[in-house]
Amino acid sequence: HESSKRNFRITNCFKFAWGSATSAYQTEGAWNVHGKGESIWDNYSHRAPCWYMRNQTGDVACDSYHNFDDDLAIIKELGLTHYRFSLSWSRLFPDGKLTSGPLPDGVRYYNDVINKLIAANVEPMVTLFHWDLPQALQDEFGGFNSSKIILYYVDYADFCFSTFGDRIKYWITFNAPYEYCTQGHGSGTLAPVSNGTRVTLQDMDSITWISMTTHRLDKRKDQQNGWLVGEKTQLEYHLYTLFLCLQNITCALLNCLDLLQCFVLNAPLFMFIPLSSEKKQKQLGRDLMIQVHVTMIATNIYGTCCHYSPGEGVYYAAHSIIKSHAQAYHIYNNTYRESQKGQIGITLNSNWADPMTRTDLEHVEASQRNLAFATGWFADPIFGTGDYPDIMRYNVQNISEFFNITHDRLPKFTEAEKLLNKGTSDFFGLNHYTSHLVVPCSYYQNLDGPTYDSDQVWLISLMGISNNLTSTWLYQVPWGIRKLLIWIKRTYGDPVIYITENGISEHFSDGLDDDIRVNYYKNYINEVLKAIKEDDVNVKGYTAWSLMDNFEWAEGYSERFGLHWVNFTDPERTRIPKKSASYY
Ligand code: PNW
Repeated sequence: HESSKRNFRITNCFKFAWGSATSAYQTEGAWNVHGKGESIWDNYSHRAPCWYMRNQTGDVACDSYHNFDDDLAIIKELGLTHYRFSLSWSRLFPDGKLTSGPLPDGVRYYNDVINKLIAANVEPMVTLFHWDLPQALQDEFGGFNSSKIILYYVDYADFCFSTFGDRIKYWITFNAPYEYCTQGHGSGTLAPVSNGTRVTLQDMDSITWISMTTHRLDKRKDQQNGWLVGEKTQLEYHLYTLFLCLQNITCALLNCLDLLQCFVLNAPLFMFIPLSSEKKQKQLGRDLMIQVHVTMIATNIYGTCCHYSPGEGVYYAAHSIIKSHAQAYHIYNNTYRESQKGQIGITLNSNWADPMTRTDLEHVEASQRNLAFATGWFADPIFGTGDYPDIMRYNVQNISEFFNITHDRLPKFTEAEKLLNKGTSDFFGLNHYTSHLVVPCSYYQNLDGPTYDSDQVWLISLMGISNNLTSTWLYQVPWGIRKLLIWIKRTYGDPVIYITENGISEHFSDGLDDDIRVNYYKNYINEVLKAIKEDDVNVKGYTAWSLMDNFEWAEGYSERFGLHWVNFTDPERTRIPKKSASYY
């Protein structure tokens, strides 16, 4: 036994992929150089820059477009075997269509990146779509809202296979479509939602307020947003304004079921109490957490967003993504695989979900619904039956009936399409960050119409080790990754798994002693090791998010996920290793 364990270690430590990841919009900068077209993120950040704290955009970001050699240096220094990055579609085709390109400088840039990685003995893992859709395709027909996108995506993918594929062994068609659909086409915390909305800084201030967790208010006093705390009257005023507007909140909170229910029924009231009185805050306990989908409130208040369609748009976008993925897979499979000998797959973001109460069957079912809606939504069509999970069909149908909606909000695949979907991924790319507890809750009955969240008839609650300095949604639950890996193995027939993202942020940190991150990696990677050794899960690689601090979407530069610290006020964007870099 001992010797087989040793053999296991010896053979696997050489084969295992140790990587790190970034994405184009978050790192490249050079948003408009050499003919690059506008992406939905360029558009979104320019149109409503106040969306982000302190007017931040990804215009320059880490400036990797001009500094890839610096990236390469830290990649080598880490000793990575794999590097995951994404291609910017509008850097190759400014308006997303083949007729607008390819832009020679875009092709040159990515050739340069790929060739330098290979020369350094680092395997490139290339994501075709990491959320930065060419704006022109959004404007013309609503991007992934429309099935017209499939044709253009497939053309783009085909071009990438034929141009770069001779050197690429790992293709990822889409990154985390769950986030793209639920936030970009649903809650509105990511592009492209809120097209047409212009939110003023003052509006955003009040919205930022409400996203603070109760105990974070104190912590932030000393930080850059000193104004956030202290001015209590202003806080109450803002809360009162929101109090009148809050209707459709989706929220996550609490370790206390009664309060949870109370929140659902009386959301504004409940928000108001703990946030407005420090004394009451303490009474309710310091673990009390409130997290609101900030932009959802914004869209409710300002309501001018033309793509805001939480109970439908999310499903349509997902449908186009799955079909685009499947077609790109078949093109690779039929035309390129034999000569290029690469693999192609998809990356899904998945949180682990446990029932709030293990002995309560309804809680158990709610947690299973959560896994089905979040992960099964994409994984069942691609790794399972070829179709959406039954429970999604059932719930969406039932709740549609409740609202007298007669059309299919969750689109249907034809039998032929199911066959085309099925088995279209050589590996399961997994982004995983956190886990949560789930309770059943039918709050859709209080809404004006169905939403993706209320369709699930559950609410989530945060759990695990939280830290005031990390992203509000990111709780450290190391054992969650092991449970999730086992669940994927059992549910989808033991696929090869690459963990394509895992990591943790720090708020406003300029520290290099990132012990939080060192601990996170240590604990999570150990759980992955247990999944491999004890549970025989077929994990072939691990990719840390992220190589360096970068533009964290709606959070701008306020949340840093990097193994390397980047100085965003320095024109050189110098990268400095944190403690976690040497640990990793
Ligand atoms: C991923 N969640 O998004 C993305 O792929 C990255 O681009 C991003 O920088 C990174 O994770 C960190 O946020 C996620 O709420 C966004 O569970 C939200 C969640 C997970 C992943």
